[in-house]
Amino acid sequence: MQASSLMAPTQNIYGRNHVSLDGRWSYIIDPYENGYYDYRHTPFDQSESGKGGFYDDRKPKDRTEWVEYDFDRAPTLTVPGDWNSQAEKLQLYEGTVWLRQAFQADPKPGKHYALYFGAVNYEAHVYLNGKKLGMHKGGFTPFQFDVTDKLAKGRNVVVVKADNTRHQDEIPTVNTDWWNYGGITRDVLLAELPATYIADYKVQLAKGDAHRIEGFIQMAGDAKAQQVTVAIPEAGIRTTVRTDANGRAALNVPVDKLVYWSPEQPKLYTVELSGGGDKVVDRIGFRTIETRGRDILLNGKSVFLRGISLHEENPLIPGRPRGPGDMRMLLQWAKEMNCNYVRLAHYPHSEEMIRLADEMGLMVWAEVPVYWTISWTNPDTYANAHAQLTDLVTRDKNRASVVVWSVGNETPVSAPRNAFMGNLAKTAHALDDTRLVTAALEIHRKGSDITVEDPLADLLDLASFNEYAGWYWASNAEMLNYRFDVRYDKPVVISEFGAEALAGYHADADTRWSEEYQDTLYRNQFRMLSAIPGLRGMTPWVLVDFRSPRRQHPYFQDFWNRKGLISNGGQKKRAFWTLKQYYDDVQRRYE
Ligand code: GCB
Repeated sequence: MQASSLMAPTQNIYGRNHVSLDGRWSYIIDPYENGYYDYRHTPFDQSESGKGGFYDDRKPKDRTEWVEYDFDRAPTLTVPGDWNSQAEKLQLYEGTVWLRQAFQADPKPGKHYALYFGAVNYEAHVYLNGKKLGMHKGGFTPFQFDVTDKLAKGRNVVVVKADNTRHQDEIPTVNTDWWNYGGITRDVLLAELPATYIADYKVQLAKGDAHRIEGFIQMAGDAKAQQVTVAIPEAGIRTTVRTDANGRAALNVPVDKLVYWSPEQPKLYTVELSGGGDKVVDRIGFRTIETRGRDILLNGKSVFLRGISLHEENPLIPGRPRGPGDMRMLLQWAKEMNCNYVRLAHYPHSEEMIRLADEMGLMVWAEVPVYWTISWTNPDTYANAHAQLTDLVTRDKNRASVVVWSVGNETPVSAPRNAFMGNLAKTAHALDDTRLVTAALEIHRKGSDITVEDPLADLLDLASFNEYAGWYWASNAEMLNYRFDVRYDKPVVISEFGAEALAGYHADADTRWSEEYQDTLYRNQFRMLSAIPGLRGMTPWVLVDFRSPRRQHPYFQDFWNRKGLISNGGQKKRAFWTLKQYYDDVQRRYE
């Protein structure tokens, strides 16, 4: 077994000197994992030579040699992009696909090189020039390999074995309500870093303190003890710190007269960090977010989170977004509805998405795919969830838009689950004390009384829960009889409610699947929810219809969850305008 070259992803990789390895990658579908195991089912890469797998990208030396695969004659897939949307025979495929890309490099002495993947769903084995770099699990978080000394001058070949098979003990588990898109779904970059470089940094306002920037600098490479300067020229800020032998320095800078980031004015500053021969530039916003009793305070002012939930899916493909244009379309739809907030469900969305939210002025709820019935007692499963949460917080900690970390969705209360989720909540707080931490909880119904009571709630900053009054239980006519009892002196931010409607299907308000049914449900929800004293926001389910294998109705669904306010064709349903109207009214009340 070879050692792994995995290294912590570099902060702001897009801001580094890099080449993109996106584009057309050759692929081989390998349902029996023929390119990974020999006929005794022993992995080739665990043999003495490490040879024999498809990652060798072998060619017959002459016409007499036997080789049963050929990347050069294989079809291609676009990266970034899921495979399901790119080839008919892959639409429902779950298993292994090999992807290969060749590129030119000219490595220079004294530089570090990193091979970065924005995300591969779910398990990725990565090989460079026939040698294994390592393995990564988790379909929505970035990972990176140190390829210094491994790059060839001239032609290089990277091969990825991507496997999206679902497993009970993984994160997420086997059962979800979204499409299990496989492949290299985000960017692949080869970055060049100086001998000593700025590996990570946090530059944010201190918890609840609008007049102090707090954070850290982490250097890596040859000489970690360095003078590092942090400058925000537009704000007249310039400070120098000295990193210790481990490359670490704390940052603590008093500030006045900042223009604070908000949805109304999403001000981003150019922040320059330089030291040890490295320089990196970022665009960072500054704001505070905190709760006081039942209020959410953004920059000290009470706000209502006018939100919507969304998946990272472009319904027009349909598939995972292929670039920032797709993402902008989704967030622009949310803006059109007068949202100031989005719930990026149910897994970490791409870094580009969060950066767009920063730029467009949308507060963000960011989440890890701890969803439904996870294997609560398996320590490996916990370690995986912990790693995904850590990677999410590490990646997005400088984004002003992110105001909430969510540690999971609709997880059923039990002692092992409480311990698992409780540890995740504590981890999120420990990694980042400047943002709110929550989870989408479940409700309990007895007659017409609904209670929200969960032992986990004590560790959370918001009371957030999903409730499907009028859809999975009670009818449109009955739902107004229900009363909520939220037993926490915390802001209530409803994480989901909704109803399915097939765009263009019109009937009366009692007819399921009609736009009228969905519209009436939204109106009734607003009346029902307005009786909750601490109501400070919501993210109805969901912005756009999305693909889901669970959704089997042949006419109304056909593998689409139809709870979107916009159809898969981009058509706005009635409830879109109803929610917009409601948000317009709420906004006036909060001004
Ligand atoms: C939920 C889940 C969400 C589903 C939704 C639904 O509670 O959190 O992922 O898609 O309900 O449509 O049933």
